[in-house]
Amino acid sequence: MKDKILENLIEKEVKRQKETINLIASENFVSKDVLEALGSVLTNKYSEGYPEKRYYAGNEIIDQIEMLAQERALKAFKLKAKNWSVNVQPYSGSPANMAVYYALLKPGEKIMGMGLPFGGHLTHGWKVNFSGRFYKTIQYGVQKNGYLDYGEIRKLAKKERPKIIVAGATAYSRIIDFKKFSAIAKEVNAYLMVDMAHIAGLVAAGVHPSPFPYADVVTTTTHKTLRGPRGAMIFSNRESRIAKHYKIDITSAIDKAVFPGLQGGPHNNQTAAIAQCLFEASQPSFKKYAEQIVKNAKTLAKKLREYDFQLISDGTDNHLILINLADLDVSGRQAQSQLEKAGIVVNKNTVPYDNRSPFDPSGIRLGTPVITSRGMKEKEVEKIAELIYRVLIKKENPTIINREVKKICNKFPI
Ligand code: DSN
Repeated sequence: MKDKILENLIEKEVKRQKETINLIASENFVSKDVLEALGSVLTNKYSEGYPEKRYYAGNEIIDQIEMLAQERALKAFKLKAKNWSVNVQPYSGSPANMAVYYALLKPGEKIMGMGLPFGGHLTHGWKVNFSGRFYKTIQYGVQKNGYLDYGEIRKLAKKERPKIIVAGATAYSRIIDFKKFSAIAKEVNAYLMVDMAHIAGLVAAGVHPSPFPYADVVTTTTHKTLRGPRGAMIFSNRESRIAKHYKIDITSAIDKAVFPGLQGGPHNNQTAAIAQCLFEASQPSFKKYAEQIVKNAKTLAKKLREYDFQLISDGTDNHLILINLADLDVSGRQAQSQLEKAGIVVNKNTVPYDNRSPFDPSGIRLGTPVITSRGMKEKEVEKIAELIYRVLIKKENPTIINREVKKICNKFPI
């Protein structure tokens, strides 16, 4: 029997997604096939363990699905099974990162990651997160110009000698130089862990340099630019020099950390949806999609600059843009709220060296993965920049702008 109340709420959310311009940099709209895999009977099954090593009977098909997801994951990132292994069971990005630390560190050992206020992630060692509570953490930032300073990161690493260096971000709009990170990690005998969650789709499509030639471990969520279900994967480098130094079988340590270390049964419907999204990400059309994400972000940046918005690092190389509103009479929270009234969905975000609090910071973060999934291109992006300008600078009535937003959305159905 259907719960009408719930059905109604889901319908309202469908309507909201259809009628708004979503610029949340970490979100995406999945394909119908991904949704179908997620909504399948695979959710009924318990499968603790790994393919051909399960604790319950009845896993013959689930084994094939999990191995298919693993095979597709390696293929999507052009990896060979003899060099890399992949665990597709983490429930999401935070548990994936937790599993890596659990596998490679003892409590109290040192992680060095990008600070949250500079665009890092909670799980990269921020003080209120488990990563900042159970481990010693050192945080690096960006320069005043918004770019990573590899010289400073190297100095800090040499002084602090972390056991893991995390490269990766949630609000960094420039290419990350994994080669430089790897050289630093080697110099101090640290593992290089790359959290490529935000840029995974761009990496798969070859529009952002790959971390795989340099990293010991790569984690990623599957629901951002990769356009899959909520979920995550951990890739481990069988050739990791540092793992050999510590005499660790990195693959087995990470598998054991995921299960039985931290999780119970994998979400098999999610694993199947990951296999589907990786199948999609290996198609030539996905490369075009990822290229368009970046073109759209660059166009948005260019137009916003023409409207005199100040952008962190003055632009973007990837899918996202950080606007610094510090010189305007609107805070990040107010901007988010005004834009939402107009039907443009963004998130407030701290900017590097922010003087305001994370609850009402000086910035907003914009991303182009969702609008690109809907088929929007440069022309629509230019219009979106104009609408943002009219809401935030010209202070036009957002409910009037909302009519224009709905018109654009109607042309790009989901
Ligand atoms: N919440 C994600 C983001 O918005 O970047 C990170 O986990």
